[in-house]
Amino acid sequence: MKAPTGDQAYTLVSLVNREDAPVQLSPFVWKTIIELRYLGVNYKEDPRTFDGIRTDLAKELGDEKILVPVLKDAEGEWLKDSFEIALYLDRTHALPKGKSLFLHGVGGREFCRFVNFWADTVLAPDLGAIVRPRTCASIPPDSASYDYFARSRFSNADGASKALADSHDPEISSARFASARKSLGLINNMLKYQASQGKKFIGGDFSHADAAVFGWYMWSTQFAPESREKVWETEEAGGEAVKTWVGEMKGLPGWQEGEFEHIEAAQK
Ligand SMILES: N[C@@H](CCC(=O)N[C@@H](CS)C(=O)NCC(=O)O)C(=O)O
Repeated sequence: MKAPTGDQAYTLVSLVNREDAPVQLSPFVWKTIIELRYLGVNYKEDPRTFDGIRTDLAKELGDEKILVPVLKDAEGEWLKDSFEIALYLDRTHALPKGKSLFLHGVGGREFCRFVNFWADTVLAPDLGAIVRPRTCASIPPDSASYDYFARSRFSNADGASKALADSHDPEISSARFASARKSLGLINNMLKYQASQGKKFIGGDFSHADAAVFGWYMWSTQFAPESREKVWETEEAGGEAVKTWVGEMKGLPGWQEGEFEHIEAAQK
């Protein structure tokens, strides 16, 4: 894959709930967006619905199992998987500028891989139980995307409705949020340690570890705004360092004007 030159841009295929008033639906795509913006890499977004991914994109790439993000370079070559994309961006756009998405070495890369796995397999399930039914509810109910998502994630539309009702049940959601908050205790400890060394971010400097966790922040707070105060920016003991880190992540370069405002507005 070749880095585009001049004003040529990469194309990032992302995932949205609907064509009118689309909202970016994928925590994995967020990971890539955070890194492209952090590195100041020029790209344009090509948003697809679930149905668009399963039909047109699968055909274009000749891969019926394709997932997003995928990144296309100026020559039309495709790169799949957010971690692989991060490795590529590191080689091509970070290291040449003296930056690194992987803390400048093999140890850093494997640390980031660990945090990435941890976020997707330990942190995500509790958030997903609340957020996934709500993302489903944001897809137009009479669309092929809704059918596909409801069927593949909840067996059918009835399963999706039941999961949605559960996600709004205060007892069920509180238990899930409490469990996610407990998982984040690991990150809180890491961040506290970094602060004691006069450093910031999960690995002491911004890396894929931060993007890997913050992708889940973007996804969960967009569809379950209450997860901000119940999970990520909690006043409860043991969450202080994560709360500070969220502020630092929001201070990274590249966020667009108003990116977090609708989340804040939905909380009021
Ligand atoms: N390990 C992959 C996971 C990507 C993934 O699961 N993407 C989901 C969106 S969150 C997707 O493309 N889903 C399409 C589908 O389920 O058909 C990565 O890190 O890029």
